[in-house]
Amino acid sequence: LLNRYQSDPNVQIVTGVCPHDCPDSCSWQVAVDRATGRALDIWGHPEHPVTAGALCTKVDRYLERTYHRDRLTTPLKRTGAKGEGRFTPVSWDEAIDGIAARLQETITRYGAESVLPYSYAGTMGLLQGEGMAQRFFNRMGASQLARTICSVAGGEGYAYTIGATEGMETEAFARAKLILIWGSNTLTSNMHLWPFVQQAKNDGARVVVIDPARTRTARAAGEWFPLRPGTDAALALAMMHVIIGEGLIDADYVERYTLGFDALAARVAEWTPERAASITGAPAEQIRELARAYATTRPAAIRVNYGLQRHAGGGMAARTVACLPALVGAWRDHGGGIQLSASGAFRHMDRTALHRRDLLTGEPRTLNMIRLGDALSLDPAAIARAHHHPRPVDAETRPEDAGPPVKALIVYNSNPAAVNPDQSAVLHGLRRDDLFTVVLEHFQTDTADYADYVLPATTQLEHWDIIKPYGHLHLALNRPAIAPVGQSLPNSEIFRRLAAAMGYAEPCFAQSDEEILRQLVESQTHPTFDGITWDALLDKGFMRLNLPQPYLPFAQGDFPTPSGKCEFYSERMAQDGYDPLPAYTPPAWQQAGAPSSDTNAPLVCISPPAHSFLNSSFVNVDRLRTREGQPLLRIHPADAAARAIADAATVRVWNERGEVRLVAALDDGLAPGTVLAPGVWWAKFSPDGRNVNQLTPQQQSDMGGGASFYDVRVQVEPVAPPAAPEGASPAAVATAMRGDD
Ligand SMILES: Nc1nc2c(c(=O)[nH]1)N[C@H]1C(S)=C(S)[C@@H](COP(=O)(O)OP(=O)(O)OC[C@H]3O[C@@H](n4cnc5c(=O)[nH]c(N)nc54)[C@H](O)[C@@H]3O)O[C@H]1N2
Ligand SMILES: Nc1nc2c(c(=O)[nH]1)N[C@H]1C(S)=C(S)[C@@H](COP(=O)(O)OP(=O)(O)OC[C@H]3O[C@@H](n4cnc5c(=O)[nH]c(N)nc54)[C@H](O)[C@@H]3O)O[C@H]1N2
Ligand SMILES: [Mo]
Repeated sequence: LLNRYQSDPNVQIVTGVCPHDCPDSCSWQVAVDRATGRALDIWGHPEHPVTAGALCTKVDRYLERTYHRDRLTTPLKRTGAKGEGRFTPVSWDEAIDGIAARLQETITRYGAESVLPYSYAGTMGLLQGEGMAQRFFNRMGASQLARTICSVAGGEGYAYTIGATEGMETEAFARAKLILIWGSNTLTSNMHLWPFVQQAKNDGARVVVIDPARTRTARAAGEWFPLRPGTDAALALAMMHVIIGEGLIDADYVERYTLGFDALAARVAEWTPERAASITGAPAEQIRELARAYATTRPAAIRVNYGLQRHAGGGMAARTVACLPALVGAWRDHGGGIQLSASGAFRHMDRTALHRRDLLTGEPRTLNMIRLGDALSLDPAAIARAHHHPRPVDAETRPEDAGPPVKALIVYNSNPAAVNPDQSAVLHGLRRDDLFTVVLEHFQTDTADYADYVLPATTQLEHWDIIKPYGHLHLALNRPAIAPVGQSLPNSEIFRRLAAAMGYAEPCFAQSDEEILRQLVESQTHPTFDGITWDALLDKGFMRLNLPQPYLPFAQGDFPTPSGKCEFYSERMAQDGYDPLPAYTPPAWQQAGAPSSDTNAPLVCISPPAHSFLNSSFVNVDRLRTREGQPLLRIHPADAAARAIADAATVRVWNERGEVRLVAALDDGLAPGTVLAPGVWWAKFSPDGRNVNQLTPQQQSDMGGGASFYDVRVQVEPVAPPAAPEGASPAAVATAMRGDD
């Protein structure tokens, strides 16, 4: 491809990087027709060591998304009722002035804390993400948002043990002889890791996938180790029981580079494989075998991901699993260790000049994004619950201290009406007539339907940015390849214009996008950024952090913990109100009894990513939605039989929070009592106008105020025979729906 375009004088090739929330952060190249300015093609950067010339199913369709018939091209003002989705086009000036006037009035009447920014990782760009936006909201003194929806519980837990969310380098997986893929559907959510896993397999490595579902990754790995959702810490504790009990530890590594071994040994003494078996559902003999294999195979690598931390005990699970490599000395080997995220390798990045926290006067409250339903309530008790209380030692907020109701909500880079837990509470809030809602978007999403103003934003093909990845070590620059579609503007420019209209005169609100990014790069002083210059990024598109190659971060200890060691015992945890030792914190569903196949017993519902979607992004790209078929519920044949549910039948799935209709896909690749609804569908593309987040709780997990999306009890019953889309035979529909994750 590259060659064809390279030799064509009418085509310009522009280097950029995928902005989506995914560990891979692929660098890409875009072919642009010089005459028309239109993008012709997009492909993975051939020289990037992790992208290796390939894009995923979804981003291969990035031009379809960018030039989609439904792209928002002008600012819109609501004319219908909230949620109805009726709008009329207005000019940028009218929109900006209208929004600024309403914000001023709101701040005057209720205080700046009554304004809530709401954003996540629609783009991971440092500029179009929180660059200009944070400056704007800091200057305003708006409520702060704790961005907890994805990874915070696991990140905190892991960091108690290791010191930071840092670990093995992705490329090193190729050298492992045993790989445990733990709570990750790698082929779907992190596919650029797979070639390294495949290379290890080709060289004889054993690959085991620890997951309640036999995912496409488990099938490709060849070995599936099922367990009940939220029980991973019990498995890890029993593995440590076997490893210590059978003398399989690396005594030298433990002695030099770890803290609290004796206390750990005493703790895991109670964790026999039999005890773990009764919790996880995995046979004790298999637990023993896995522990022995892990301790005696070198190099041994673990890819642990966020699936295991979306539970009441998710932080503790990640903290406990993260102890394993130090116990067996796996960190010594090139190809050994554990990886949760690479973000910690970038922890020395200085973003003070970018976010300008110094503009903030006073101390506005921080609201936890997963409690948006509560935050948008008018009830002071609910608003108090939405305050961020990440640790057990953090005092609860009293209703009288909760602060004003949220009167203005500014949403960018997120689709909370679809992705947030407790959807009916969120929608109830968004429907409030006294709430002023602004949504910056590419598309008329479920959330945009509730906006007072919808503002059209540019995509990554149309703006500048820098991406700090969380799955590898290469910082990347994005150059715009095409002019903005319609009248769309970068988030940065929208906040720049809003700042001007609000009268914010600080020079930082006048900086151009390139100036901001250049300043960000040039203001880095830590040695890990040595050699990463603005010119080099412009020239090459991506640059690896200045870290040794190969990178074995903890081969000789050097853990960024308070003790400098891997902390089996953590004093910081004790101070924060946790058990200082690795432990099992049961999932909320288990506190009400183990699941069973009895007709009336609740099932545990997990809703990990669908293969063709990226959270709720791409659901409106026809080709990708067609590939997913319909919103499904994968259910074990035994659980289905007990409820008289036939394959392809429509089922009602409900609990105390809400209900949703899904199409049953019988599937024996599930831990008993577990059902799986691939996410995250737009409610408006779902038959009953709702999605699986009707069922998920605002309940926070144990650490960081994280979400517990996969800790959900549901009831399931059939409602109707299979519904065949027009023109398709029922048999073809059933086959297409058979849950290819
Ligand atoms: N195609 C695609 N790629 C994506 C995304 C997407 O939506 N679609 N999302 C992106 C985002 S936002 C993120 S955070 C990343 C990471 O994405 P993650 O959200 O971590 O998603 P998965 O890799 O699917 O990992 C979840 C896996 O954990 C399993 N699981 C659920 N509960 C448990 C449990 O208690 N224990 C264990 N062991 N396993 C469990 C699920 O069955 C699933 O296979 O991926 C990114 N990449
Ligand atoms: N049931 C269930 N719910 C989940 C999950 C799950 O596994 N199960 N996963 C959770 C996880 S891990 C995450 S990270 C969250 C993700 O939740 P979100 O961060 O809300 O992610 P998306 O659904 O992809 O929505 C991002 C939106 O940002 C928009 N966008 C992208 N780029 C830009 C831009 O440059 N400017 C503007 N203005 N908009 C832009 C996109 O069009 C899209 O609508 O969802 C969570 N929700
Ligand atoms: Mo995420």
